[in-house]
Amino acid sequence: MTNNKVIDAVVVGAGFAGMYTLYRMLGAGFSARVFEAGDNVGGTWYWNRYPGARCDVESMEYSYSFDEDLQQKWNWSERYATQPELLKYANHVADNFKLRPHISFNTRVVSAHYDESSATWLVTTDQGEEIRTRFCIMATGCLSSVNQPDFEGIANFKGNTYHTGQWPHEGVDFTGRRVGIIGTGSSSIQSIPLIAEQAKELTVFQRTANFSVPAHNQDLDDNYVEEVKGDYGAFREENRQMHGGFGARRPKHEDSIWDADDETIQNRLEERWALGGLGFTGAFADLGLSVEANNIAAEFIREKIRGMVDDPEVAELLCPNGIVGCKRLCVDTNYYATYNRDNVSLVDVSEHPVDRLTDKGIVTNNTEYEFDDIIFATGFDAMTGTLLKIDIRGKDGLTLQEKWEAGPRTYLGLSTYGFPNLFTISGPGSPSVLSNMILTIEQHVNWIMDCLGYMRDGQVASIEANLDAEDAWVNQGNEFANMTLMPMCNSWYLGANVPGKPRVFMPFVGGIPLYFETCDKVAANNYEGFTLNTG
Ligand code: N01
Repeated sequence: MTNNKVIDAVVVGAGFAGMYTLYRMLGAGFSARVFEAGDNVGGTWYWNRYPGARCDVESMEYSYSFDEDLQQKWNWSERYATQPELLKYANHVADNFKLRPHISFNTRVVSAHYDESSATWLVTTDQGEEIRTRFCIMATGCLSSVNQPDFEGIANFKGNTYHTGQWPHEGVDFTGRRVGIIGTGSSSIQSIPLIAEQAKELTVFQRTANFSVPAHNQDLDDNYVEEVKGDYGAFREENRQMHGGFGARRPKHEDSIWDADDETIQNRLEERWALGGLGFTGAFADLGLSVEANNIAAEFIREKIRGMVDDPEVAELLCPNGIVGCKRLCVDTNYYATYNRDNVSLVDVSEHPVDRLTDKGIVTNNTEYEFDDIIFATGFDAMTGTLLKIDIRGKDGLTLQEKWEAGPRTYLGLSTYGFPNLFTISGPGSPSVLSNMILTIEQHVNWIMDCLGYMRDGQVASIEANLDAEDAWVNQGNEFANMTLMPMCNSWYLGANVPGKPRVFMPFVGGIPLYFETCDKVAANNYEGFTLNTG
């Protein structure tokens, strides 16, 4: 079905980014259509329904700020919101702002081809629809393409298989079942304690031990909520001044670990442990910059693990060797203590990988483990996976796959040379996954909307990142990343978790204040680094 009308924007995805884009587009008088593969809104919180799924950024912070009424009236129940509560919130936003009529659900965008002569994109969907649009806004999320390892014999397994990132909507009852779970990242670390309570036996296959700190989740304190809501705008602004866009009202330390004596170091790390959450790595300024400094924090966590896990051999296997915060720090509730249960066992697959699946279970190191259910908690083809699955072709038919063959290249994480009028929200090269995502989503959408308004006012037909601006941005991003310890491990930030994916550090590590300031300056200087054509 082809519609000859040219609309202003196609938005891909109805998660928090797509919904806010739609809200702003409609408010500014632009025509927009949103396409969403799922049958409802919510994005990451629609798909990741595994037991224990919850956000690791606090709920008073991980929420929209664009509407005072919304932020005043919505009540979060816990310090860290659960997936069901976040999904309820997403649905509330969709209903409250009457977004649904503009969203096509159960519809996947399969291609987007740019036509230079008309400065428009032709977008096609898996429902056979063709839409011509001036702008393509990719609100596809950073963790929306699952990483499913291609284990030999996977089709032979007679039991049920699940991926944490594509969890059945009706939930899964593991009562009385023998369950195997592969992977020990955040998804696994959140779900293991709850699955262990249900399953008859739970066997965890661990390739690399991860650092995890306690969440200390709790019901939200009424006084704290009242205080934040008393001036929510100020609270949001304080968080915008933070490196990651969150944590403004918690204790901050900017001193070096080398200026502290042993007792101070121990007390500080204990204080952070007691506080819980991602702020652990903020105990000293140099934990993310110096291996020696980081190792003090790493050893502190290893000692905690040894204290929580009864069996010393299991404890040692659970002790990570690497750098704290190099892979995304995990935040858990009762993860390590779960290994003290009689029905939970740990299999180290670091030296002898998962060899194959059989009709009965998993084979590693010549041993077959039999299961009723196998869970793949094996993560995502992060940041670029979903974008590269869409057949995106820019100027001269250049595909995004070709352009990003050696890794993603963008200007500000918002735009890529050769692909005019295409914007990526939380794209590679932006703070994205290293930030409070809703805050940076709002900033990206606001920037794009200002840009679209500027183009409308000046009758500009197209905007395209310049190659030199893009190169400079990529180089600066690499320089920042190389100043930190973050490129030193096989993380998904680097694409290292997906076989064959180019190893490039994808998110911008320079922090929110610098990033926001740079974007503002670019806009204030008439979109410096972009070429605007009145065509
Ligand atoms: O995925 P991961 P995730 N054989 O990539 C293992 C966000 N998130 O879904 O480390 C054996 O972290 C892999 O092993 P290794 C958050 O940003 C947030 O858990 O590569 N094992 C690893 O242990 C997070 O970082 C929240 O050696 C294999 C695991 O699978 C991101 O999503 C909650 C394997 C994958 O871990 C991803 O987390 C959940 C193989 N062939 C997720 N292949 C919160 O907000 C992979 N692995 C709290």
